[in-house]
Amino acid sequence: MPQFVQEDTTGINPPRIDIDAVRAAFPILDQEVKGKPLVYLDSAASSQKPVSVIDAIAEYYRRDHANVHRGVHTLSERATDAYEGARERCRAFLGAAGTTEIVFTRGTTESINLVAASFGETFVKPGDVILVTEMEHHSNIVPWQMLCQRHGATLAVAPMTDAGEMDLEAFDRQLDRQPVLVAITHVSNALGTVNPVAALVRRARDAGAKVLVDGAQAVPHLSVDVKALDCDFYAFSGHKVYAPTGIGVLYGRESLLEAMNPWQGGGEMIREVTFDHTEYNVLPHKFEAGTPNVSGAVGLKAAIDFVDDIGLRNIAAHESDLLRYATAKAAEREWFRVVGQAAAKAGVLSFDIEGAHPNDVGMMLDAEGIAVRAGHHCAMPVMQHFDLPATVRASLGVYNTREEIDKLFASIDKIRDLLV
Ligand code: 7TS
Repeated sequence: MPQFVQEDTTGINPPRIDIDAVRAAFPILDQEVKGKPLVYLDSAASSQKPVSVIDAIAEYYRRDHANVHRGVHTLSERATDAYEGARERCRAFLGAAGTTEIVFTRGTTESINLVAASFGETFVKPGDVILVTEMEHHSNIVPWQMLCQRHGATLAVAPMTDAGEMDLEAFDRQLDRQPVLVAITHVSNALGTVNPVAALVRRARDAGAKVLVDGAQAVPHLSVDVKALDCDFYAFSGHKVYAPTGIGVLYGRESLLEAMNPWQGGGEMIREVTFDHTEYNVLPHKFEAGTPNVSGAVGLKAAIDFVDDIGLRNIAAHESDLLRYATAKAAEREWFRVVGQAAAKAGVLSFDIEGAHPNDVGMMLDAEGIAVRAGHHCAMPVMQHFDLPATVRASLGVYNTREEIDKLFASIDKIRDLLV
């Protein structure tokens, strides 16, 4: 059994993660901020990195670095093997059929922009409808808006309920408009809602739409199988799942990627170039113009290994326990409003404190060594739904503890006394 998990010797209880071992793997956590031990509750913005990821990147640069797919020399071969090995790791992680379906990008934002540009250019005509939901991050709204402007298409929005869940009947009514593409988040970054994505994909595909799933907030907390979900595209960012910044993945159904024009031109994405004509490279290289982020891919592979060592099921159980614990503490305070009351949630406690501005709360928590995010979380339509300018958001990673939740609430009680 891996070092991060403790089996129950009686065999009655599920395995538990060894939180001390997990925390010891994250050097950044062992520091004081403003004279207090750091409590990091901002993993939805970006997670911290285990030493195995940091070491894998350093080792790659110490030993193996060269450009990929080009050189005949040994280092280039090693770098190419490392890069393509990472692609295979991502394929297995998402349950994709082949590595032809795994395109490396800078992250979720770039993955979605790639689809908006390439799928958009190839398939979206004037008068077409693209459907998003009310709970999307700006990066799953704005690229579609820009595409609609370019192509004379219409952006439609499927609303959510006041609990922060998808309104399925309203979703079906929007599908009656026969959108060419439906873009939905798997997990909401502002509310924590886990959407019933398989069911939404089925409905959308039955209505004739292609479906993109934004998995940025899902991949760190849930195991994902793109074949089971049956989506056409799935996007995620490495940096939210313990990997470095600047690397992410777009899964795309092979037949669709084949049919789509490339979005950026340059090296890597071609097979032959003359001044009259360019023949494009095979998948997935057709969508990866220029020298890629090889060290990022190496780090992503190490991060997926780390997550698999612990097991997403064990990570989810640990984080659900923390979220339940925090939600119960919130319920004891009548001035504490949890924003987002979905039945299924992952990783996020978004809240508003009566009489206190979220930004003030965030800054005062920082003075206690507690890192949270305060703001609109790049999901302004979610804030508009709840008629709030902002919320405070505490978000969880595998390294968080109940003691940290206790510290969060002790500090919030203090801040409330000072401000109100
Ligand atoms: N989609 C969702 C659901 C997200 O939460 C984010 C980032 C993105 C897309 C964009 O990801 P990127 O890696 O390309 O930037 N969300 C957040 C957040 O909640 N706080 O900071 C970034």
